[in-house]
Amino acid sequence: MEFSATSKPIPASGISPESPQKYVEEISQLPKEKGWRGLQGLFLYKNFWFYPAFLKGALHARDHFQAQPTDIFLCSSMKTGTAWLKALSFTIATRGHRPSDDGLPSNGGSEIPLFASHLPYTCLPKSVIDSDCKIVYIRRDPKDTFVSMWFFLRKFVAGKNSTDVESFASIDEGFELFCKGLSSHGPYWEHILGYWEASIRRPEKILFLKYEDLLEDTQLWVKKLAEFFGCPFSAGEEREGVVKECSFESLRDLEVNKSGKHEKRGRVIENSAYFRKGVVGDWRNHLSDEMGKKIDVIMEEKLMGPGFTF
Ligand code: PAP
Repeated sequence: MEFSATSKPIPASGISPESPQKYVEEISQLPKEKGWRGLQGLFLYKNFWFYPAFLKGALHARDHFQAQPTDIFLCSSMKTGTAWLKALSFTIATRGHRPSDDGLPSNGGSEIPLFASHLPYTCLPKSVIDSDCKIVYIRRDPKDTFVSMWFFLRKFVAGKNSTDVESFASIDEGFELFCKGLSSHGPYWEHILGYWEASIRRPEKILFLKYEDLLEDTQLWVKKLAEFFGCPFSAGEEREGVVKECSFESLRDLEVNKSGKHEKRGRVIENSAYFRKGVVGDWRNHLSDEMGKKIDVIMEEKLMGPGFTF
């Protein structure tokens, strides 16, 4: 779990700095699978597969995170548009409150209770559900999600050393594992299903978004997000500015995203890795029609049964 702002936070990135031994032991008792070549093994917790570093954070949050009813959670599986949703949500929620160019708060500077998490619904800390927080969930076509994940993880494995790319799972290997549900926070379809079912039970608290819809009509969804957050745009207020500020090109071209780096689990990741193409249908450049069909059939089987439409 990552924390963007207030509440009673556990350390940034959700991973306890001391990585308590009890979590290491708890994880070591869980069913394990090999995972993608070049990466650590995956562990099965509450029917989802996790890399141990993510899981330590999840277990720590389970035991210590105290949500407040005013918190808003931005939830997603990996590579479905999280960074974009975070940027849009932050921009919507802070409009009129952000420091002006001279560095002074223009409107009091309120606290923004925004949080982001890749955790499946059933793995969220109990207090998030009990406190009836609002949740926004973003999902994306599984084929584009897989391709985005494969490129990102390949970069992650390579780190500074491009020769390490050779040791990473081929796209075919990764694809087969993804289709078996063996991916970070997978199975992807179960991730979607958990939030979708919850959104039917609690529609006023859970907003269910689609990356493709957001891309097609960002202004409309910016309006809906603002209403959902409880800070609707007034009649004369511009939404265009928010859309532009968070567009793929604007975020990609920020200096921090062009040249910035950060360290994750001992590997250096360039921030630019989070802004690859930002389009719909890139899977066609990397997967065969047959592979595309295979994922579609799996999604249909797993999701259409419960009445879900893509
Ligand atoms: P994460 O799981 O590491 O948080 P996440 O932000 O969820 O990644 O997803 C990254 C995808 O969102 C990338 O997709 P791609 O690999 O197919 O290109 C990234 O390019 C895309 N993305 C990031 N910002 C935007 C944006 N403003 N508009 C559209 N897509 C975006």
